[in-house]
Amino acid sequence: MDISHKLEELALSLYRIDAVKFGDFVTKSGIKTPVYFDLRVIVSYPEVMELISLLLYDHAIKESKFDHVCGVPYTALPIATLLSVKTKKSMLMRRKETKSYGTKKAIEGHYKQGEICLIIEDVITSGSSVMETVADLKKEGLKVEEAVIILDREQGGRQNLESNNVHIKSLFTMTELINILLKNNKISKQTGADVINYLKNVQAPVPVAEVDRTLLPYEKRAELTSNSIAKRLFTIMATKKTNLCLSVDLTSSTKILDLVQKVGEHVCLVKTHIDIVEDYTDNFIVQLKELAQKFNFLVLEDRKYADIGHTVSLQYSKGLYNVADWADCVTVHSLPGEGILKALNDSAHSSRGVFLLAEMSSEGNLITPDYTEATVKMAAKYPELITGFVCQKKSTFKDPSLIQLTPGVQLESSKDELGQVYNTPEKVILENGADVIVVGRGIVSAKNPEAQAVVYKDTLWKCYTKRVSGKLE
Ligand code: 5IU
Repeated sequence: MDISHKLEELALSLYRIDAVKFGDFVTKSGIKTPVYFDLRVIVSYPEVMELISLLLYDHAIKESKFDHVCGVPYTALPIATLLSVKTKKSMLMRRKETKSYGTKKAIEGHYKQGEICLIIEDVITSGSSVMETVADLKKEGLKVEEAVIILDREQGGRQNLESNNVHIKSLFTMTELINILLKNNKISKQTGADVINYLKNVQAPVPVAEVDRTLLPYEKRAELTSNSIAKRLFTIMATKKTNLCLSVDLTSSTKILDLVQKVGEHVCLVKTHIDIVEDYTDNFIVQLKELAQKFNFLVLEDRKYADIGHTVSLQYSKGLYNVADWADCVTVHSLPGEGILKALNDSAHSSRGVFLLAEMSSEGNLITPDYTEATVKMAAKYPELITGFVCQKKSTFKDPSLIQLTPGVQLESSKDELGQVYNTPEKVILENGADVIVVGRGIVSAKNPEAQAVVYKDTLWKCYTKRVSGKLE
């Protein structure tokens, strides 16, 4: 089949049946547009439906590997049906209205976890409808890597989807469609120029809120963040393939350095409590930072600042420890109010970060859901300062550019005698959304801490790769 000839035939048919119209229109979101697409009319033209499915097959999906097709409701459903029949692959259907039906399944059809589903859509503008369908399929444990589209309006949808790991193949971009219509004298040069101009100026907003942060790989999230430490930490995790943070709660500087020397290559972050070190010297910090450089990890001082802004700025950058000088990031309570973040924002230089405490792992702690919510809101005002949250639950925050640091982790769930509660790697990563996992005594008190660090690193990384592959139980 001569594809360019057939594409031209399709463009002209779409124009003829009024699936594409030119004039002054207003989109669903209230934006003025000189071009309008309504592919719902294709159901009245079987020859156009046939041509679309032939072209999608030949141009886009012949080479693709997939187990199911799923059309984005509703316009793409008949096309998905035709492709299912042509490729002899089963179809899945997504219900849009599950919320109001409560118990009904979001995805209809038979499937197994880990199978690949190809998405079919008519038009993408922001890509948000495709993302909604992708999110529902991934929740069911299906893999979604590719969407085939009839028309890409070139208003940001492709970039949004690609940044969510959904690769796009389209029959036409808007520019290509316009050029065909111009060539065949269907529209005037002026109309063509108006549309191209409009495309340049009107880009769809990025639908950030619809992304499930825990399904995005660290390297993608590195691209989204405004905090330089979060960017470095995401990148270190992706390159070293470890999301393990070692909490070195030891009181002797030599013991700390010995341990870090042994496990440095297996961790992305080392967490200190500098005020428990009994033989602190500036040289200890020099050596710790040398190890950080050598093994490519960052240093978090778990200081949990909790005073008024003025005092915290002094605690942070003055005194014996001069934390601002060496710690890449620090932990901070939201309890005193926004002043604490203002203070740190003013005294921290640009390559520093803050983990804000939104929840704690200890039994009977006094943090309430309202406190957690207010903490997350407070952080949103300081995107350049905030690296992420110390928290325990996936639902605590949505923003994929921030990091969830979760302490209270050991290989078996248990408790210590002072109220610490331990969850397993599976639980904190797959269920609770942890990105960086803090392990202290699980490694520090082991007979062979180095070997134990490797066990933790491998277990934690396996859970993470399972999570981003979408194969959840
Ligand atoms: N830590 C917690 N829970 C929390 C917060 C911090 O355990 O909610 I906020 C710190 C305390 C300790 C480390 O330094 O994380 C956990 O050490 P163990 O894995 O040894 O319990």
